[in-house]
Amino acid sequence: MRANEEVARLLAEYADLLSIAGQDRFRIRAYENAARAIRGCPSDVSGLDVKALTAIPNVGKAIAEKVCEWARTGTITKLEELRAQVGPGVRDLLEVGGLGPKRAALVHKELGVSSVAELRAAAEAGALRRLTGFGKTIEEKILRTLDQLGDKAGGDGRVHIGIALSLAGAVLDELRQLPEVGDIEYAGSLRRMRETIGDVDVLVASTNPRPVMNRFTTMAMVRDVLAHGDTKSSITTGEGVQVDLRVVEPDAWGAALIYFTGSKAHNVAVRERAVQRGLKLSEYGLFEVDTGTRVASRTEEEVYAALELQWIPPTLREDRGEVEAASKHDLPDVVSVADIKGDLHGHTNLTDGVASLDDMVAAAAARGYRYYAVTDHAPLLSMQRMTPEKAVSQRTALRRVQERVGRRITLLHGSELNIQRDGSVDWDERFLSGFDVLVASIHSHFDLDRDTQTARMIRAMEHPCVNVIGHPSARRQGKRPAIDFDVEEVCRAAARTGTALEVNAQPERLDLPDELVRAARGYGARFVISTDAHSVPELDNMPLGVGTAQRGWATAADVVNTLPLRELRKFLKKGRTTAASR
Ligand code: DGT
Ligand code: CA
Ligand code: CA
Ligand code: ZN
Repeated sequence: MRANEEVARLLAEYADLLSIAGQDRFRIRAYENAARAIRGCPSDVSGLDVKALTAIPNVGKAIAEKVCEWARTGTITKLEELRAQVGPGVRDLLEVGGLGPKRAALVHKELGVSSVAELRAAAEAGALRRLTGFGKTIEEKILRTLDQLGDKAGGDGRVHIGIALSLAGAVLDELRQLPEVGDIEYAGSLRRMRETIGDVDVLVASTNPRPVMNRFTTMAMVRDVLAHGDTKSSITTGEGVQVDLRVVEPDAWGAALIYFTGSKAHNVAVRERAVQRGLKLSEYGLFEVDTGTRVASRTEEEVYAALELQWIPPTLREDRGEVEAASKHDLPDVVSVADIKGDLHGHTNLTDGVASLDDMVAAAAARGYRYYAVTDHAPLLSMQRMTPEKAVSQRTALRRVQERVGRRITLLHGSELNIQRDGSVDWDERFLSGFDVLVASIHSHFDLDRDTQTARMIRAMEHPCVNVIGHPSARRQGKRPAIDFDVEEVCRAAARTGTALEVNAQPERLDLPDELVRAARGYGARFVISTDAHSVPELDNMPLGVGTAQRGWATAADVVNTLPLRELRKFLKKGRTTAASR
């Protein structure tokens, strides 16, 4: 829901700005929690009054009033004031791992640093180490993070796919209402499901572009109109994302969709193939060079077929060998959302989720899943305050919910364990054997050297009860680089021990990333695609994980949560000594 997403984003920004302004951490926490609750709230908050808003857990009166003000006026006065006080660019500093809000506030106040570029300059000049609470080690760590993140740190203008996708959905919904609009699709990197998106490209087939352009440039979400032409317009939205619209002749739809989906490298490879056949490919169609006759253009399938190619799924169009494979009818039959039979990683409000067990289960069942796992955090992530008693009582509650929902969906009880520095995990083997499924994730010690990190991950996989390594590279897009590990060693160990590698569908994670999926597949590893949902709406992120797996050329056979329940159970049993209680 766009309203909820927008409000959540503003409240999270408010929390960030409070922390830079040095406010007390309870207040900051309150805004962070409210942001998460509103993002996860199933009804549209722009239609709620103060009373209904305060009924949402973690939303108090002051916050509810800010939400109402936003719904009424489109702004939050207090937030505007804070923005003016703190200044733009400073907030980007919070994205830099190792800095944190306290230190960000300090470098801003003491050194006048107000952008990531200025932070880098200050660190390179050795100015950070002189500040209280910094020192040489921290300065070096910050520099290392900046180097590893490269131009991803601090607003290079790209946004993660989650933001672009919800925006594109809203644009499509609006333009679809026009009778002049025929076919409509988003193209570009978004259709290819890249993890970050430079701009959103929307393609429309129409014989009458003018009304389409007029509506596009006057949508409520438009901040600036960058161009307003006959067949081509560009706008930016409140989020600062650029959207390009192209209107094409319905007859040229397929050729145009190929062209604007890209990637550029894929287009070049396909065009070369056309040239070899005495043909010319453009956004208007595939033509014979000699006669100028158009041989194909209406659909993508026709154009690819006229070049003796299988239709190539957009997620494969990166010039990574897909054109050659398509010419031999040897493309992988990539996993699709319809293949997914259940979600094996998700949280409830017993730990850091915002929805109850009942709500998460009902939402999973409504998706038609055959199975669903609840995997709240384990005790070693101490802020989550998990205990064995809580886990066992959740299991009992889960069995009760199971009785109520009947057999259409099978509920699995799990946990997300923490891989310690030495590769051990929470709880003893006896207790762990009582779970149906266990995800083990790295939540600490991200900086270990390659050998130590590799050994740590392999030890976790050798545990007889660990079924899945959660978000294996532990990267957060734009915030934290991937940990360093030997991909081949880890993937071979995954295959050998019967442990799946997760493709986490959270848009800031998308972890394993696509290239690593491709590599892992080559080493025989299998995958689980999971949303890691902390709220009901986050269950909708599954297609992002599936898209990432597709970009890694994964098929349904590579993905464990496409298996029927019986087969899944066999996989999950692994080396458990006692059968999990049912
Ligand atoms: P982005 O926006 O940076 O995330 O990446 P794309 O791939 O969406 O790139 P964009 O928006 O510049 O262009 C959309 C598509 O249009 C691109 O994937 C391929 C096509 N395209 C744009 N410019 C060219 C070009 O100069 N040559 C070719 N062959 N294709 C182009
Ligand atoms: Ca684009
Ligand atoms: Ca573009
Ligand atoms: Zn999780």
